Amino acid sequence: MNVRKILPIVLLAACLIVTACGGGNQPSSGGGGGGSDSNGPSTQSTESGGGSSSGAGKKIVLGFSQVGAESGWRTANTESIKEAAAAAGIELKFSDAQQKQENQIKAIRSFIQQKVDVIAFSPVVESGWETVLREAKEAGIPVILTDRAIDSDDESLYVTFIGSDFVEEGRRAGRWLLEQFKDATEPVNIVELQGTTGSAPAIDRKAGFEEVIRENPNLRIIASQTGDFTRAKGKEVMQSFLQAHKDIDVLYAHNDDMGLGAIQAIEAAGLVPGKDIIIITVDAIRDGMQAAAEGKINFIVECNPLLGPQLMEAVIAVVEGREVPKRIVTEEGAFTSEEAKAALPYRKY
Ligand code: GYE
Repeated sequence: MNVRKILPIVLLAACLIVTACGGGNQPSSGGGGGGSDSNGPSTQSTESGGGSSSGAGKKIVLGFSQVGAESGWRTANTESIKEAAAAAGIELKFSDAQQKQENQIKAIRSFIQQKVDVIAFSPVVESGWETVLREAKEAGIPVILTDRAIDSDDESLYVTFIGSDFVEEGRRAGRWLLEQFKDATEPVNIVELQGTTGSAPAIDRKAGFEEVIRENPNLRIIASQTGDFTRAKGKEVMQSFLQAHKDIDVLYAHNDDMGLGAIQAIEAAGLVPGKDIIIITVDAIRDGMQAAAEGKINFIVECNPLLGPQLMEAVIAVVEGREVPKRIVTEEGAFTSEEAKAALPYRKY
């Protein structure tokens, strides 16, 4: 179908819902930094004066295994964790897994050997964690999941999971699209750039989106492939989508970075992002919000990376033997182009 025909409707709807939703952020850290370039897990230790103790005046030691440095979201998340640990006086042993599960398993084993007080990690994929988490349990070291979940039924393997509701994020993306095309009488061709295969956000953002768009049989996903949450892959996969399909109406990208890469491919193909192809992404990092403010992304679902303060609170509570809820959900909203323009000057990441 011709997207130009529905554009006025899209713009009008965007203007009408300017005040309907907004971000629920905890401003505490900026972007930038992060990453390392070796292949194995690289571990750094940071200490700061004063702060929280694990008894007898000893500082709390937290081993944290990060996914990698694949996206702007991840960079902001890493900064938030490092800053919050320093502010809470927690000694942080930080390890970057370069998007590889085997590196995370190695890092967790090394934290067990070092007898850290608490282990936290953001699991790159959902499955395959039972063995190593049982080792941590046997060693008496509590584990906190942050950002991404695991798919084990054994809830005794971790104390709590702090992070977003990714299914709801997918639904938010779907609901917006459903509304835009509610009067469509012809098929609407959607292409999807999925996050890392097997990761919780890729699985859940897909499921939530599909659950909602199912309501309108005109909305159909004609191609769906992983772009591994990176700009480079997002661009590459979008190029192949554009070659294979001449009538793409909508792009749904599971994060801003893949969406930004795809925008480059769309422009290189002589098309106008946000007009010829309607674009929806997830994260709402600064670069994504900038593209939304310029009208290149039509709708961004927010996913808050600033999990550091909540994580450090949970670490201290666990060490002090206080009760911690099994699930801590981060609050977040969504932005149309107009809302992104208004919110941009106040974004912290
Ligand atoms: O959306 C993406 C990052 O797990 C929520 O990982 C996180 C996702 C985020 O690479 O940009």
